[in-house]
Amino acid sequence: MRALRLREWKSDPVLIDVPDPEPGPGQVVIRVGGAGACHSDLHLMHEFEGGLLPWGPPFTLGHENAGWVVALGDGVSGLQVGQPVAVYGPWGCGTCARCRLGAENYCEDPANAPVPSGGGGLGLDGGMSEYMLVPDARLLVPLPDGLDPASAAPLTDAGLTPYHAIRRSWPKLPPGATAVVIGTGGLGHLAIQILKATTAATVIAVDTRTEALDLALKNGADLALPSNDGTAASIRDSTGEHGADVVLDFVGADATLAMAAAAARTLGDVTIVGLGGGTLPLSFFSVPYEVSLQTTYWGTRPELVEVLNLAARGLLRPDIVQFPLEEAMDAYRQMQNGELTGRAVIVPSQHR
Ligand code: FEH
Ligand code: ZN
Ligand code: ZN
Repeated sequence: MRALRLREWKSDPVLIDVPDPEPGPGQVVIRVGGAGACHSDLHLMHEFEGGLLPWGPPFTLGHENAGWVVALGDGVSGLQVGQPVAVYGPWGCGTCARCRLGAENYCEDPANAPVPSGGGGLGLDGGMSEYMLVPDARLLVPLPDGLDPASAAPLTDAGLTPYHAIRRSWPKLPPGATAVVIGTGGLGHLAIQILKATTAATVIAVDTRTEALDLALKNGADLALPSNDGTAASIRDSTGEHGADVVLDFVGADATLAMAAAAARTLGDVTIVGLGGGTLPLSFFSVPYEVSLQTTYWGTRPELVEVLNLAARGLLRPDIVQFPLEEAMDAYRQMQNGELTGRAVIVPSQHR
């Protein structure tokens, strides 16, 4: 089969022939119906280097995946050949307390995983190929009726990551509250929909790109503001000078983190999701009183079930652009140049 492989750090991935995977005991092979192209993949190609992580190339890209079961290893029960499934992306050891709760994004014993990795597409082979080996059946979530793999794939990261960040801030988002979404691309446009579907907060979207702001308004944002030196003041102005109860930064650059802190309300949450590499000084006067500042990484498997439920009921609709596997690098080029709105999904197979 053909697979888009990252062969070494700081290199462009290449589409090459590799053997079809075979499932070992407890494992499952899926035919990939959708593999989302994530901004993190650009960091993997251009910025990561040896020694930073316990895993590395070579591996097949694609860490947000969905497809159809094609082969079950010995001992796998509860799944059927042909069944549509989503792949839960962060793969932990499977046995520590966090993993047992389904929070493999925060596995506390990664060295005890069968093979150390961040997951498929992150050290182990991901979904940018016709077939994908899923090393344990626990990592598959059946798709509810009405969801096809190409639309479900982005839900496993671009949907799950903002869902987790928003869910933990639900207590700070009663009616009358304001949430700010900085960066309204692949994750941000779904963050807006999730806020609208699960809270009654007013949603303010912020981005540098006009097309991204248009997408934000199309996805239900109440207000869309261009990102510039005056944005935090505009947010304070539109909240009666209180500031925003929750600010979600999907960019994570110096400028957006400073904006997030300046726009937050006392007792609010500032959550850094984007890998932009910026820093935010924390001192007594650098953020409003009792602001909580946190990073979040991906989400839990039970939360993925909730995200898929929202989507199956039409409350969450990823804005996707599909690319065949041969054109995957065009998707990354468009993403790099800021020419994509919504999420690019590579579609290696159209049918189960
Ligand atoms: C991937 C690799 C490293 C950091 C973060 C990510 C995310 O895209 C996963 O949600
Ligand atoms: Zn990602
Ligand atoms: Zn674990």
